[in-house]
Amino acid sequence: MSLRTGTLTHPRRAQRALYATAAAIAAGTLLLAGQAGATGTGLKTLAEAKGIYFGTALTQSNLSNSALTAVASGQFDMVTPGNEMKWDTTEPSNGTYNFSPGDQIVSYAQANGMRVRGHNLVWHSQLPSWVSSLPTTQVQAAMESHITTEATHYKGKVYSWDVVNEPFNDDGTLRQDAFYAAMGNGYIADALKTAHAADPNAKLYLNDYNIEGQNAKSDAMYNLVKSLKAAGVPIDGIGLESHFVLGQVPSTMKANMQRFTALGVNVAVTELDDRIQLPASSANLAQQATDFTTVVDDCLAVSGCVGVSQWGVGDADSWIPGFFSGYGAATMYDANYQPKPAYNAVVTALGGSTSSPSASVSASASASPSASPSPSPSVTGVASSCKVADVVNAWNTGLTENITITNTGSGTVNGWTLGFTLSAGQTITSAWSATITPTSGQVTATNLSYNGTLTPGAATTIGFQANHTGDAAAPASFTLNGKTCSAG
Ligand code: 9MR
Repeated sequence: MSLRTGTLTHPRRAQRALYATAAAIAAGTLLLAGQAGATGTGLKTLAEAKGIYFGTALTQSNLSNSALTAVASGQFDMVTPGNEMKWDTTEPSNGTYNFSPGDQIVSYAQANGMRVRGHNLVWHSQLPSWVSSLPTTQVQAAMESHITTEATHYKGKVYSWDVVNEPFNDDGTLRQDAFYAAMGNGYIADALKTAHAADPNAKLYLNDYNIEGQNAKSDAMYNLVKSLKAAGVPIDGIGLESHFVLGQVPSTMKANMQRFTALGVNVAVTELDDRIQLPASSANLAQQATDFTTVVDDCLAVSGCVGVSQWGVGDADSWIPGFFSGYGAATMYDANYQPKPAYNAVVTALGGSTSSPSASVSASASASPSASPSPSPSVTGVASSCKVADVVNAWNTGLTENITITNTGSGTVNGWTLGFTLSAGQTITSAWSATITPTSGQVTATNLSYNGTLTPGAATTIGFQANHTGDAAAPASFTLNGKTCSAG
């Protein structure tokens, strides 16, 4: 493929030839990355060889999850803080700033050679009430102070800023938030100019959802960019969030990206996920792989598309189950940080090789009905003991629970069942990385074919989604092959 030239050529694109050898090497190392799900040079190397980045979102709590960070640092070269740079965290009361959570994400990124997309400076959501309670005459000053202070704090440390997040309604009108109420549509230009003054080298973005294809909302964003460029307002890019529903990546996405870049701005896929109605079937996962391929292909086909970021590392970290009841499995990694078909599809789309042995494929098939339990649990070796850690994420009527089982004994566990009792009113609607029966009361989780063997010290994570009627408590105790496990 030839080098992309043109006014919007990203500096990395000019290095494509230099990266060609690295890509060939990456194709080999990715085989290992796919099998381990956590190591290797990963998507980032293949992406860089194509002149783009491949990113993820990380929250502060993600940083203490070693399985997660192994994937994050191995696969991705761009980090977007999930929540830590938003106004409610950084300036919870007027003039009082807290950059500690965001600083931790930046430190992690720097330590792992990753760049940072700053997210975000002005947004109607996660906005502390003191801002929306201000007299309209004071909002502009508050907004400018906030932007100046935050962008100055992170000056030189962020690649880009989502300066204004989600400014439009779906019909293309501007959202009637506190900023619009105080300043009309002029608040957007004012925010961009203020950010540019604070950090002239940061790429300045407007970021929104449902603007991936051509529609009334993306038309409105297009017209806004056109008028900002005509007025000489500093703007470098448009973020297409890309929170997709399975099978619904817009067919006009590439053309839409192209019309934005023709205006003289870059585009980026900033928050990619692809939600599936649970339980996810093998066919669903195959469609998801197609959807991820479409998005990556579209970005690669548009010279001003600088990168793709997934929103979260794996399915366990995704916002989707908590916001869209009954949906999940929206990322390239399952709850056990094993790559799903979408991961292999992205590797292929980026020019890598996925001629991996079936172990990698079966590891990704936690939702597949063909993944069968091992028949007869046994322990070879001396003693058997276990510990179990579980994390519950609950919302008003539902919950997801991830359970990590560690073999703390000196013998290898060959096939296992995990027994536990669900709290009253909890009913399992889907499970991953194990078969769980029945759906309420005293239940038994049985390993799938790929995670039945636990050598001493080895761990595996399984999980489930459940409805609840008010009691979202986690099980109090677990038994592995009938033996009580300690907590931890
Ligand atoms: O991932 C974020 C989640 O943890 C928060 O609860 C949520 C609250 O609004 O925001 C999520 O991130 C959003 C992002 O900042 C902007 N686009 C939509 C994302 C998903 O809601």
